[in-house]
Amino acid sequence: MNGADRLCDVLLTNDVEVCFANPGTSEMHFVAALDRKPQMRCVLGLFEGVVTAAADGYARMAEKPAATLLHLGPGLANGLANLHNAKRARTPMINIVGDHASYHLQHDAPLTSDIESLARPMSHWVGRVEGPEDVGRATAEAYKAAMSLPGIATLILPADAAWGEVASSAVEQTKVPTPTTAPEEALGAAVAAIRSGGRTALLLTGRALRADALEIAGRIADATGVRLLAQMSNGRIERGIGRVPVTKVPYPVDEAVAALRDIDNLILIGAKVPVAFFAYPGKPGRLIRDDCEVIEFARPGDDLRNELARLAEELGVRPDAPAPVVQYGTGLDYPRSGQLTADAITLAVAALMPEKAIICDEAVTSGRRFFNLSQRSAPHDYIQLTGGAIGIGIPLAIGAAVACPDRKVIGLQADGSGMYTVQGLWTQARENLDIVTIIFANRSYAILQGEMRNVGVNNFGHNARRMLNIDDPALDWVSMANGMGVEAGRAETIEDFLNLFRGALARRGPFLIEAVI
Ligand SMILES: Cc1ncc(C[n+]2csc(CCOP(=O)(O)OP(=O)(O)O)c2C)c(N)n1
Repeated sequence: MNGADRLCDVLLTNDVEVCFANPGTSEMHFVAALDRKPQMRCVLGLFEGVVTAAADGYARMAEKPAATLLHLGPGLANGLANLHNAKRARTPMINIVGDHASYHLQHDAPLTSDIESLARPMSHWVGRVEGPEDVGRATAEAYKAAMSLPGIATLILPADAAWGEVASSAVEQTKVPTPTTAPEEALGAAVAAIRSGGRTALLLTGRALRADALEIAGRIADATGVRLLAQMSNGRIERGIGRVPVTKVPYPVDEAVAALRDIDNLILIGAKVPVAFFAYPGKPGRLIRDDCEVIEFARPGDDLRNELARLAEELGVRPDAPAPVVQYGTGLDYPRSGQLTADAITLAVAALMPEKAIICDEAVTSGRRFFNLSQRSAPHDYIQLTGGAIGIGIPLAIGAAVACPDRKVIGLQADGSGMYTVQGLWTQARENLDIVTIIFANRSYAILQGEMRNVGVNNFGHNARRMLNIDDPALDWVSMANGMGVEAGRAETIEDFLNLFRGALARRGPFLIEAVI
């Protein structure tokens, strides 16, 4: 066997069984090794930004990493924006980046580059395989890093390490360190803050936003009066009927400041102190009051559910108390006819989504109200753009659908952002993934138009219009989808939209709705 075979064995032994890929010549031995492993599902993305976002969506839903296969520095570089998003989501991922054979680097052949320097800013861990016999160790280290930090591990695999012979031997499952635990002092500080009489909030993210962890947080809130808040962007939230509701820190600075103004003590559960997405003249960067006390209780590598349970126990909260979950009520209402608007679509999706749907939100301005309007929807998962680098939505849905083939994935997709990784539609078709993509076709970069107005420019001149409108020519999403094998329809009224959406929910496989708003 060769190094590439060993690499596959280490991945498979650790239950890493999906590889999102876009290979090149330097990875051919790895491709050949994957070909000898039918247990590994290899999913081709036609651009590396599709590959990395799909691996992100997969891990958020499967709760285990996928591997990616990327072609040297340029292939990795194409995937970096979505690696950035995955890093912000703290998604476990193992990137295998091929490189030239070690002895070929001296020639500075055209595809040679400093892969480590490209990888480092968007990875939590970077390693290089030192030779065929080092593949097993290095892959296990990458897996361990992805699982325990948790986060992005990027492993560089020189071609001669992949093709070199290794002694055949059994591969053992890699031991992952047990999650870290918050120190007793931090626990004590959190308890003291909650008992201080001041207004206290728990700021949650990561694993703390799954249903079981939210139930514990909900019981703490009921028993002590603390508020529950989620970070502005999160990898995944389990929500809807039967789940403990949580509000997110709003995106607009003024709204966020108002929402956080009355908090005296902020207890971080895997989260970061809320800050504005961007700096604006005269507005604060930190969104909490200057005198708000911050208690960093649990950190990303901790078992956040367990940390909430420790906190509940220390506070004497009864573990069998009913959690304050959203109750079944009358169905949500939505408009049945008239002009199609972003809100009409949002309301229809919130009302009609099936149980266990996975909502992939990259709707940008069109989706601003979705989160609040879907609090009482059927139980669902909500996954979103985490790092602000647009172009994640279409492939994030791919990953979620590969991880959860029995669940409907609904992509809420802004048109400008959708164009960054539009070729992900081809992978949706090729893998016959059960995804409805709703394109909010406002034919503009609406958020940036708003930002221009925020800086006082109300009359856009020629150049600004050329940079902030995408209406000329109008994008024909139905043709683009059809051209990549995805059935599609265009909606110009609410009636059109409801017909197409109901039809898409009733069938399996990918479908795209261009909603002209
Ligand atoms: C990788 C990347 N490039 C550029 C931007 C800057 N940017 C932010 S929003 C946006 C346009 C968004 O337009 P669209 O997706 O259509 O959503 P809308 O604002 O119309 O709701 C751009 C270009 C970004 N955030 N990330």
